[in-house]
Order: sequence, then structure tokens, then C-alpha cells
Amino acid sequence: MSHPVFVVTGAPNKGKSTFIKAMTNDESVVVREQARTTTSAKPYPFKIERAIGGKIDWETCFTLWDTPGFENAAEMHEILTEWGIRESDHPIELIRKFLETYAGHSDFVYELEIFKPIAGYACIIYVADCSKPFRKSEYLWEMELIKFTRLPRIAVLNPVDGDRHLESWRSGLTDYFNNIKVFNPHETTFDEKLRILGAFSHLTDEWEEPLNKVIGALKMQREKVLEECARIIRKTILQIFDREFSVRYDGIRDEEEHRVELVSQVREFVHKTMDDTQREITHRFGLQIDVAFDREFDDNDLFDTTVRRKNLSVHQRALINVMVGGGIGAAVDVAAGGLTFGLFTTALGVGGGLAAYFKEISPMDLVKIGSYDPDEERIQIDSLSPELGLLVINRLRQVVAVLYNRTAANTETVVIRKDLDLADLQNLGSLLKKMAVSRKDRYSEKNKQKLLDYIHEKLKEDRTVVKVEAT
Ligand SMILES: Nc1nc2c(ncn2[C@@H]2O[C@H](COP(=O)(O)OP(=O)(O)OP(=O)(O)O)[C@@H](O)[C@H]2O)c(=O)[nH]1
Ligand SMILES: [Mg+2]
Repeated sequence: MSHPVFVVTGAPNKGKSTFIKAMTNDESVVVREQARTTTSAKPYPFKIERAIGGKIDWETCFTLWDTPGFENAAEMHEILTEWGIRESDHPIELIRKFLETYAGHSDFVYELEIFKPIAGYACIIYVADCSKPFRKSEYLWEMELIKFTRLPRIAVLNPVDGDRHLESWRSGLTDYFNNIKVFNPHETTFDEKLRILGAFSHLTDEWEEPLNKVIGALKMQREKVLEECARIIRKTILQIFDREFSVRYDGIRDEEEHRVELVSQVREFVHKTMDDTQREITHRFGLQIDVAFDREFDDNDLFDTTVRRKNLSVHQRALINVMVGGGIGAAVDVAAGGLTFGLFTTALGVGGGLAAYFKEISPMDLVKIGSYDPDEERIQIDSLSPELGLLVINRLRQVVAVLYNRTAANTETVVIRKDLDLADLQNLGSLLKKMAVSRKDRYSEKNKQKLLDYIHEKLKEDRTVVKVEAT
């Protein structure tokens, strides 16, 4: 069955291959800083999983052809003009004649590659970089050649380094393209990609239906991925709460040192589990992007036992207390005031009144450690703080929100350092507390479902955040 075919063209080094990488998430598309990276035409089919008659199959939805940049458009234009392409009723026939006549000709190495797939009646996508000035003389002949084909075509403006020259590009292109879209493959969102596919669907009647089907299928696929991610995050939390931690008394170190070792066991386990989960989530999105958690941030926030023991900061105590249900009112105040965790600290510094308000709150540790009994061989952690569950949800929510909109075109490491979300505490605090402490509560179907619904809802809300503060 035939499917939509597009040929991506443009001058060298304008982000043609990057555009294809973003649209298809195909890691094999080669993108490099230097010009002339792509030297021959290559098709990249975009496939989607479909269940046909109970069998899972991969169906090609559309194909994007990568091509080299134009090099000798002026001369090709001259030849085709002499052949009367402007007046011809069959311009593609003349282009085929050109391909035959000049096959192997060293003057037209790149033009031959560009027009090979075009001669099969594809739509043309012209990629230009609107952070560079529009100089008509530089791009005139290639745009004229594209116009000669009289095939459906669209221009995609890529703001590689900002969109300073967007307006001059827009007006310069109007003689050649009815359809001009701005698309930044590095900073795109999932919705933006769908918007571009929507624009492609309007190029010809013939491809409207198949492309609309692709858009629908992609939306459904994303919904499925989000649901899977919610399950993965819930599984991670249960895994952490389930884990048993203990250390053997060595008779040399004091109680404090044993406790520190216990907490460091928790830290290592939580870090490793989050890393594994993040990899699982990236895989679900079909990507291979590194996600790094800001360890220093996590450690200061949650695992610094010296700070905790000697001088647990007031806001940390308040936060922990709120988590266990004692200070829900405080959480509501803080959340309603729109204060983030960080600002909250500042507010405490400035307003002595608030600090006094929290003075009565007793400190509670991240981990509830069993009592110190020298007759016992081991000391263990009785239960983890629900705060840990919240940390895991918050960090992994960030991972999902970033990956939801990321494409294979942007391989920069994602650094997650998002603060705890105080607004979450009132919703989740008591549930997480129950689940952290008792295995029965952890595996109650009702609680599990509540936790899953909460995470899933959050993931759905997060995706509309266009730019996630990830670095
Ligand atoms: N920051 C940023 N860089 C981009 C963007 N699009 C492309 N680039 C970079 O621009 C360079 C060239 O990108 P390519 O996609 O290889 O360009 P091309 O048009 O295929 O180049 P040739 O194949 O050589 O003609 C690469 O270093 C890309 O990472 C963008 O939207 N933002
Ligand atoms: Mg290229």
C-alpha cells in the first residue's frame, strides 16, 4: 500500500537531517556540525506498531527522504529552463530526463541525489535556518527548482540559533511556498510534532486521511506510554518501601556511625532504583537519552544525616511533619501562597513569626531506625519516611515530562533537580505514610489504585507544561 512520501531538501547544514531525526526518532540519522554530512539520498520510513488480526505488526506510515544540500542549483535551473520546463505540462518528465542525461556527471552529484526521490512524485519539504539572514541570491535557484516541479511543498523554518530573521524568511519564501511553518527540532514538544504532521496532511487530498490516522495512532500510543510510566513509578515506590535494610553491630563503632551506614544503604538503593527506572522510562519512549539526577541536591535535601541530627532545618522538620499528617494546615498555607520549597526557606528567614509557628514541630528522621540494643546482632530500619516516596514521584515525574516532549534530535543530558512540590503533600502524605509503614497497606488494592491514579493524573497534567525546568 502506498503511503505519504516527503523529500527533505535545502541548502547544506540547515538541519535537514535533524528535522528527520526529530520527526522519526530514528537514532540512525546522521547529524553533524559540519556541512556536507549527508552526501546521498536515503529514505527513513516512520513505522508504527499496529495489531492486525491479533498479530502485532509494524506499518510504515510515511517516509522522509534525507538528501544532501543543493550545490549547483543555478546550472540545473538554466538547463531545465532551456528545455522549457516552465511551459511544460509534465515537469517531472523533464526532471527524469535530466537525471538520465546527467547521471554520473560530476557537476550535479548532489542535485542528482536530491531529485531522484522527487522524480517519484513526492511532496517537498524545504528546510531553512531562520537564525541566518535571508539572502535571496543565495537561495533563489534552489527555490526556483523546487517551484519548477509543481509538486506539493512546504517550507520549515528552523530557528537553529534564535529566530532573528524569521520575518525576512517568511516574506522571501511566500513566492515559492504557500505553506510555511516554524519548527525547532531541538526544543519541540509532542504537540508541535503533531501540528507539523497536520500541516503535511493538508498538502494533498490524497494524504490527508493516512496522515490523520497517523496523528490519531500517535496520540493513542502516547496515552499508553503515560499509563505504563505511571505503573513503573508506582512499582519503584513499592520496591523502595519493600526493601529491608540492616547492618551488623561491629562492636567498634558507636550507635551514630551504624545509623549513618544504614542511611547510606538507603541512599545507594534509592539512587540505583531511580536510575534503573529512568532507563526503563526512556526505553518506553523509544529513546536513548541520558537522564541525570542532581545527586548533590538529593543528598542535601534528604540524606545528609549530620545536618539532620545536629541541626535539622526548621522547614525540613515542618515538611516531614506535614508529610505524616500533623501539619496539613501548614502545607495548605504554604501551597496557597504559591511558595516553593526554596522560597519557603527564604520566607522563614525573613519572617520570624513563621519560624515560631513551626517551633513546636518535632523532628522526624528520614528513616525510622530500630532501637539500639547491644544484645542484638543487627540494627535495622523499621520503616522509611513517606517523604522518600514523594521524592521518587517528583523526580520521575520530571523525567516523564521531559521525555514526553523530547526527540532523538536532542541528545543533551537531562538533569533533574526539581524541588519537592509542597502542594503534593496534602494529597499524598497520609497514603504514602501508610504504604511506607505497613506491607498490608502497601499491597491493598485500594491504596495501590489510589497511588496509581494520582501518579497518572500528575503525568497527564505535566505534559502540557511546554518547557520543563530540567537543567
Ligand atoms: N541548537 C540547534 N542546533 C541545531 C538545530 N537544528 C540543527 N542543528 C545543528 O546544526 C548542525 C547541522 O545539522 P544537520 O541536521 O546535520 O544539517 P543538514 O542540513 O542535514 O546538513 P548536511 O547534511 O550537511 O547538508 C548540527 O550540529 C545540528 O545539531 C536546532 O534546532 N537547534
Ligand atoms: Mg544532513
